[in-house]
Amino acid sequence: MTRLVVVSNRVASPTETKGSAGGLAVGVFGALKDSGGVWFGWSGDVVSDSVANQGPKLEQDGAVTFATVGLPKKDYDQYYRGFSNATLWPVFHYRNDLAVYDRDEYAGYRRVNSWLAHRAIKLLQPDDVIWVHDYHLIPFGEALRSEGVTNRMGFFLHIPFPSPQILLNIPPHEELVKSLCCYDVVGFQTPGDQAAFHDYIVRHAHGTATADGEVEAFGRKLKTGVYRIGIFPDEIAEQATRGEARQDVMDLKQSLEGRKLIMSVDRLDYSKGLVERFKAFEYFLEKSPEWRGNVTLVQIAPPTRSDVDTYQQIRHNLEYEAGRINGRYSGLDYTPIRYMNQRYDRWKLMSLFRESQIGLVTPLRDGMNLVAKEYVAAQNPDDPGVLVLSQFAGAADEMKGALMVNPHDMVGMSEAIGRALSMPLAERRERYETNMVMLRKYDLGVWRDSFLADLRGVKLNKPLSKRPAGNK
Ligand code: GDG
Repeated sequence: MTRLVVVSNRVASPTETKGSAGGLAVGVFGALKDSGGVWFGWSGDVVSDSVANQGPKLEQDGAVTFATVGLPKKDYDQYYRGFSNATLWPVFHYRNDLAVYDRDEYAGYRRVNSWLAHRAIKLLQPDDVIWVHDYHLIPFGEALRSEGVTNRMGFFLHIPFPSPQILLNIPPHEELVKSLCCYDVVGFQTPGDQAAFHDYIVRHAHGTATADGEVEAFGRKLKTGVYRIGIFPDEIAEQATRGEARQDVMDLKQSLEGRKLIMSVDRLDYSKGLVERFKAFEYFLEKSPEWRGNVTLVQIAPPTRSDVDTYQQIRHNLEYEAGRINGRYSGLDYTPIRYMNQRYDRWKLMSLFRESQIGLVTPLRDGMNLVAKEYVAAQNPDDPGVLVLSQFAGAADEMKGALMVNPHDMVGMSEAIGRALSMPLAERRERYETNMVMLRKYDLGVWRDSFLADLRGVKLNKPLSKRPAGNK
């Protein structure tokens, strides 16, 4: 099998791939181990120009090379904090109101992508298959192509692809889509994302797109596909049961004193709908006095991107809302919302999922949302909790056993909480089984293998030097 080169903004450390972080890192590493290869990307460090230019730093783990570079402060500000997370992230999550656009940041974004491509070239072999991940790296493939790299190159977008009317808000939208067309395969989380991309190709790029994902635009031919990212359900179940006898989990159970538990776990991000969720829970307590004192919402929200302004704002808002609601409904021995702003071990999260009666997963918009899937896989099959899920998570396409909610509908969310808390065992089991069928059918291995099979099988464009339109 040809070697695989994975490129992502952040590279998991060799220890993370051994299972402590779980999830995606383990899944991608599995593919790398099978074929041998390189995992290339940013180390997460901000360094001086000269240190950055000494990279990549190489670490070997069996047949896999971890290759990382540091980023100078200006590059970090423009590429990561700026265009990636203050422009692309909000717009792709339909939050134009939170997006800022700055030409210099966009120039920095492209410059860093070209610089990263330069750093990666020396690691490439002629037959390598290159798999690039996510919105930070849209122009990475185009930068490689302009250096004459003709390898198979695929791109997977982990977040939603917005409808054209939303995407047009980013001034260089055409350049971004043109960059995507330099890959041989472009993968999306859901059919809706793929359709939005096709829509742009047809209506704004004068290209063509067929229902089975054959796209022609900007002088290039490529394949698009839907690859639903999943989890390894057995790994989650094992982690969830590992915690059963551990002290912290027993302490939490004891402190609940028989109260029902609602669990939410999200990176602290405005796309996750945390403020709306807190308000729905407040409304539930207001309208259901019999539940006051009898149900607790545990929200775990480790901070991310805390140097981006909008993230400071969301943190502030949430602290305010949690304090206000707790002020209203707390008793001497009861706190309705336990809001934790820190990261927990993975096994602990999965164990808490298993102890809870509801998994409340209500993003305003989400590419997939792995927490929803992890929640289900962590349940005790004999007495499973209920997943309450936003219709705007990519996972809603598959998790038909969830109680589906619109996160903008406070009353609807409150009703779903009430219904889930009183749901009979037979219905809970049936819903759990429905979800588990899909979790097994579309697990993380299927996602990875189907993307790579398509990338390895796709008919290649002629070298770009003969087709300059794709690289202008
Ligand atoms: C992006 C897309 C898409 C969370 N808190 C802790 C912790 N986590 C873990 C969860 C889960 C992962 O982080 C979060 O994944 P999500 O999918 O829920 O969301 P994003 O981080 O926004 O991911 C998303 C995903 O990419 C994959 O394609 O599904 O739509 O936005 O695994 O369990 N893990 C630990 N401690 C925590 O406190 N250990």
